[in-house]
Amino acid sequence: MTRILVSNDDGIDSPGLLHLKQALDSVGQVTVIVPDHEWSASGHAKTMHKPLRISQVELPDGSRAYVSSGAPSDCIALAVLGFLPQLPDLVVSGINIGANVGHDITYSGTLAAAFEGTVSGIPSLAASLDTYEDADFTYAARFVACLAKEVVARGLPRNVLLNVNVPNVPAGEIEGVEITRLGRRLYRDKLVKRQDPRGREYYWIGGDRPTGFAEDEGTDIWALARDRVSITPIHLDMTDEGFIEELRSWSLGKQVSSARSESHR
Ligand SMILES: [Mn+2]
Repeated sequence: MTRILVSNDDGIDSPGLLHLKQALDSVGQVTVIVPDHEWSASGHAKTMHKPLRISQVELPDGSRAYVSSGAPSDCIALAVLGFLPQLPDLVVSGINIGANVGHDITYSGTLAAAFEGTVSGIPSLAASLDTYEDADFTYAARFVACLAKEVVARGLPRNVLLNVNVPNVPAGEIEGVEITRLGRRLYRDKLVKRQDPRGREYYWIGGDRPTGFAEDEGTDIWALARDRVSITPIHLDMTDEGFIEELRSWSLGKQVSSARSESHR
């Protein structure tokens, strides 16, 4: 029996969680461990300075789930480090409300849960729906379940996870599936400065939702703009190979040794 661990960053009450769990029931034995509240844009966290609590709850369909006080990545770590009697064969995170494309992947708690699975050597998927309103998870859940089956059968390369983004349109209007690279996000954050009731200033990062360069062919943003499912393979090794030689030419070692000889003078 395939063991599937499901988490998310939208928390236990997210409708995307229930849709995903129910679709994955046809693929294997699903265990749900999710944060007790929303952790969107929390990145890849590791809670080390306070205790983590886990409690058992019921999903709206009556099935058992666990909520933890930790981040999405903590949920996976808890499971892998021994909360579960056996390691999962697959980690699936989502289905997030809102796309995770381009630079979003470093902010995303949805991705962080999948990263944590990958770091632990378990094939992992992150799944997101490209909308913040009128979310219809029907097709997305079905698609992710099919992809999960493929991943269980074929495996993934070490240190690689799949980032899946699904357009929020009915199944009949999906224009295909693209294997993509990360696109470029355009963030429209604005710093809002206000005063609290005691007269002290505080800041709030606000602004409009990000957009992206939809004309960059072959990217995740390009695919979603054409109502196509986007699957991007993500490697944990973020080294920029192309810059290594240039950086070596800075001869930073020489500068360190001259600074050292000066301090010995
Ligand atoms: Mn989220």
